[in-house]
Amino acid sequence: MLDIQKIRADFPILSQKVNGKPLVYFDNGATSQKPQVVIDAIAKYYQEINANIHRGVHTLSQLATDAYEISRGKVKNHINAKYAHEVLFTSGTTFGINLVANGFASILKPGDEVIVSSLEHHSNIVPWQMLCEKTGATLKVIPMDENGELIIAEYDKLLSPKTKIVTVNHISNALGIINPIKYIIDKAHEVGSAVLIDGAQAVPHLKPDVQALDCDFYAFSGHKMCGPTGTGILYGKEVWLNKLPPYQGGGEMIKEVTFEKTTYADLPHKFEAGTPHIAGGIVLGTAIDYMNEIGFENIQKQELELLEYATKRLSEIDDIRIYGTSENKTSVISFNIDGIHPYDIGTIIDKLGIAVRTGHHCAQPIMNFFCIPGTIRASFSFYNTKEEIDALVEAVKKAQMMLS
Ligand code: C6P
Repeated sequence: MLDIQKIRADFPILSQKVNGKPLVYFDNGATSQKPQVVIDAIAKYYQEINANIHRGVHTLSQLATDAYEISRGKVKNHINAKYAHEVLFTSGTTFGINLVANGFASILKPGDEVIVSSLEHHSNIVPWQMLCEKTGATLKVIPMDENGELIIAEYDKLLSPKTKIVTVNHISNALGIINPIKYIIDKAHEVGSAVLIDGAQAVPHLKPDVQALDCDFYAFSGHKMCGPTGTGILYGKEVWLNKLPPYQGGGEMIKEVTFEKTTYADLPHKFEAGTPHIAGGIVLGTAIDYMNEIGFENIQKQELELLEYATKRLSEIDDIRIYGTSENKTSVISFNIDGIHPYDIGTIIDKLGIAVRTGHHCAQPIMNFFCIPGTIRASFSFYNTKEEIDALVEAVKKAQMMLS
C-alpha cells in the first residue's frame, strides 16, 4: 500500500491554497505536478553544471553531456528500447509526432493511406492531415462507438497494402480509454505498415515496453510524468530512424558541412539539431527514477481505486452523464451535467479550489461524435485521494444547484 500522505509531502504545490481553499488538483491529464526531487534537480543543474553538451572539452561541458546521456540511458531502460540511439529527446509529444509525419513526406505517394483513430488528440490528427495534403495520400479514420471504444472490426477493414502508417494513442486524453494497441500494431504490420503510438497519456500510468509492443515509433511528453515542461521523447526503431530524413537542420546534427553538400550525424544526433533543453532532458531521468521508486504497479492500483470511487460517487449526481464507459480505462472521468455548460461548472468549482479541465480537450472529433461542446474532465494521479474526490462531488453538486 502506498503512503499517500507521505507521497503528497513530496509535492510542495499540493499543500497550497487556491482561492482560499485547499488545492484539489485534478488536471493531471494536462500536466502532472512535480516532486521536490525534480524541482531540486533543475536548480542543481543550473547551480553546478550548466554548460552546453556534446561541444566542449571543458569539464562542465563533459559533466553536462554525461548527465544528458545517462538520462537517455534511463529512458531507454524505462521503455525497454533496444538501443539508446533509438531514444530522441524532443520538446514533447507534439514535436515527436510532427518529426515522424514530416519524415513520411519523403515516403508517401498519391494513393497511399494513413490511418488515425477517432479518439486522437489534435496533435495526432493535424500533422497527418498536413502530410496528406502535401503528398496526395488519404487519411482514413477508425470509428468509435458510444462507449468511447474503437470499432476494431472497422479498423481491420481499413487496412490494405496502401496503408503506410497507422497512428493511434495508447490512451485517450479526453475519455481515458485504453486502446488495444498490441492488436492494432500487429495487424498493421501484417500489411507492411509502420505504426506510431502516441503515449502522452499512457506514460504517467504505465511503463511501455516498446520491444514487446513492437511499435515503430512511440512518442510522449515528460511534463505529464512528473518531469519538466518542454521535454519529451520520441522512440523510433533504428531501421526507421535511419530511413527518415532529419526534421531540422542546424548545429550538432551534421557530420560535415560544405556549401556543396552536408552529411548528417549518426543517430540520435541526426534528429537533435540545436541546443536542446539540457536541464529538462537530465531531469526527465530524475522524474523517471522517482516514478519507478513509487512503482508503476502501486501507481496503477491507487489510480484504479480512485477511478472506481470517483465513478461511483459522481454517478450519485442527478443528470450527470459520463463519457467513455469502457472497462478498459485509466484514471480519467469526462462528464457533463444536463443543461449546464461544462465551462460554467469548471469556473464555479475553481472558486472552491478544484482544478479540472473543461472544453474539447484538443479532441474536437470526440466532442462532435457525442454532439457536445465539451466535457468536464477530472484526471487523477497517484497522489490524489478519495477525500479530494468527495470535495469534487460536493463542489459539482453546489455548482449544479447554483446554475439550475
Ligand atoms: N494533452 C491534455 O490536457 P504536448 O502538448 O506535446 O505535451 O502533448 C500533446 C498531446 C498529444 N497526445 C495526447 C494524447 C495528449 O493528451 C496530449 C496533451 C493535454 O489532454 C494538453 S492538450
